[in-house]
Amino acid sequence: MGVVLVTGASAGFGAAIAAKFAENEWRVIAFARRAERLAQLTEYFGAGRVHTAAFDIRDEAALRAALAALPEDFRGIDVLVNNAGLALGTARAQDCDLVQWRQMIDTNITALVTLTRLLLPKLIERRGAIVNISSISGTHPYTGGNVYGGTKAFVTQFSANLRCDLHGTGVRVTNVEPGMAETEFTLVRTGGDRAASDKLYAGAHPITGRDIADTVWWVANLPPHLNVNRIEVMPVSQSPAGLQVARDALNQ
Ligand code: NDP
Ligand code: 8X3
Repeated sequence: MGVVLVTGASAGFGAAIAAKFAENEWRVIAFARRAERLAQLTEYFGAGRVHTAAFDIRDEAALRAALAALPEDFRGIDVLVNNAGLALGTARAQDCDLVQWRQMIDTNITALVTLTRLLLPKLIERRGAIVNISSISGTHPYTGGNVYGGTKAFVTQFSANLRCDLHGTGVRVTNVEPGMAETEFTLVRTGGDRAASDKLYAGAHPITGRDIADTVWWVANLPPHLNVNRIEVMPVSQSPAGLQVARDALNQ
């Protein structure tokens, strides 16, 4: 039993991870923007088990204030799960919206490194663990992945580099790289297109939030001498596809 901080705990992986740890008697700090969703966690598990703070993780002042306001029982953070993140859009780079690109960079990279840096002294003091939720899109390129995949490649390399810097501290770092998972991810990515989301997942038996919660739980509860550096998880129905060739493109 310990204290886990989960970002993006109002939906998808984050909500499932928060519930998994709370069910198993950990104290859970749950961050996200939607207060009413976070309140469901507190209603179900009780305020002694789950502490919530609703704010935009891109807002550094709000993030610092949320950490400063943690109740005494929630201050000894053992595990940080950097999960909050999003993809926006599926267009090719040349057609993309810069505002959406910046929002992905600010959320998936800048907020993640900010929170990590703020918690490193505490995690070192407690020989804690960091679990970063990256993505297969950080390793396997695909059309329309552009900046989203770029942010996840950053997370994957940041996780690997953290392991080097934390050498000898006992702090564990794991990069989790899921493939297709049915959450609110595609609704967010498509600006609320329910039909597109349902079509993507239909018949694919995608990863569930519970699958990733079980993975994070396993990683966080391994004996302290073991570090899982990275873990790539796909549904059986998904596999990497090949390269593309634009024939005669240079002759046009
Ligand atoms: P969801 O959309 O279901 O959940 C995303 C979570 O991130 C929500 O709780 C959302 O909360 C939170 N969030 C987003 N932006 C912010 C913000 N600015 N401030 C605070 N919280 C924020 O998607 P998933 O559960 O699928 O995504 C979780 C992570 O998993 C992401 O990093 C995603 O990139 C990654 N991932 C997802 C995959 C998939 O196929 N679903 C596969 C691989 C990785 P709120 O809106 O309330 O702020
Ligand atoms: C989400 C998985 O393949 O849709 O990170 O980019 S993918």
